[in-house]
Amino acid sequence: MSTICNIIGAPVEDGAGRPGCIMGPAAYRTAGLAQTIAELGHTVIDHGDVQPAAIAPPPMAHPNPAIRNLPEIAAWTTAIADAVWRAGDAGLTICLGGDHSLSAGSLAGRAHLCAQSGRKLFVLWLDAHTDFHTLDSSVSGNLHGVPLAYACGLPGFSGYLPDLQARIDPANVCLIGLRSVDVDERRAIARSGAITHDMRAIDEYGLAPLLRAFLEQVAAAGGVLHVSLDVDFLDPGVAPAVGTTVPGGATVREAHLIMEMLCDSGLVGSLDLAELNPFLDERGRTATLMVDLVASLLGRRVLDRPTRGFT
Ligand code: EXY
Ligand code: MN
Ligand code: MN
Ligand code: MN
Repeated sequence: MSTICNIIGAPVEDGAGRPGCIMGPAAYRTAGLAQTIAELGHTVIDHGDVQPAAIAPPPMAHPNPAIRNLPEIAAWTTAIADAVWRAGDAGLTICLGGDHSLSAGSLAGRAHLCAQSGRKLFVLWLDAHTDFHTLDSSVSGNLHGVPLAYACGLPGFSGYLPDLQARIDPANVCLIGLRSVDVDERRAIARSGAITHDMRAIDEYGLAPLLRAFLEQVAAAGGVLHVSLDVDFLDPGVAPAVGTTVPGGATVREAHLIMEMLCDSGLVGSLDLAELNPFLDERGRTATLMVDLVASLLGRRVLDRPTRGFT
């Protein structure tokens, strides 16, 4: 079934520890994202790249001296949230990163849409990290480490990042691929009630049952799903173009299985492609892999009637 795909570029890199994510949206376009989607029969609307509003003076300092680029990320969050909200909730909205701080904006925009439509928003966070620091707990001060905590309404963001129209219930959040979690994040995510699956869970049970249980929860609630895919969810051997690599990540097939199951579920309304740093890529292979994963989410298959179980 064909759908509308709204593409929004979010070339933010102020949240990362090293430059390069600014080139992410251009790399996806160079890797043929729009053509790939159109070849699957979908309608592509490329909204171009978000430009943050001027930073409101005076930029406020934060008591945590490590925090970096807070006024810039506040401006990006406002601009991305507005662009995602304006794209509406028809079809699939794809935000091209840019570092993972973009998700503070995309989640805020989607939460605003869901507050208006009355649908419950669920989040699938595919990442080596929980990105569940607050402004007080972050040690690195890199704000790509806080977006999920912000969107779930953890304390300490008000007055620094835009106030959320609606917060996300952590019980409606499922994180998969975890293998690098800081002490304060570990405590906060355990307290939050979010569903967490580290790589050990994938090794022991496989991805399918872990994801299937969450998709059943989303479907039972009549919810809509936001998927946030961090390049470092994948193993660095297959996806080197990311500044926060952690060994022991997901395989190409595990990532495609997730996208194929998400496609079959019909529950996905929005997708972040976060943390691509083309400066670290090898002849575009990471950008190309991410585009191929989007194709799996949008229905690319090798057989007309894929095998279902054992007959
Ligand atoms: N937890 C670490 C920090 O706060 O710096 C690492 C965060 C990496 C975040 C990237 C987006 O995944
Ligand atoms: Mn992340
Ligand atoms: Mn990560
Ligand atoms: Mn990362």
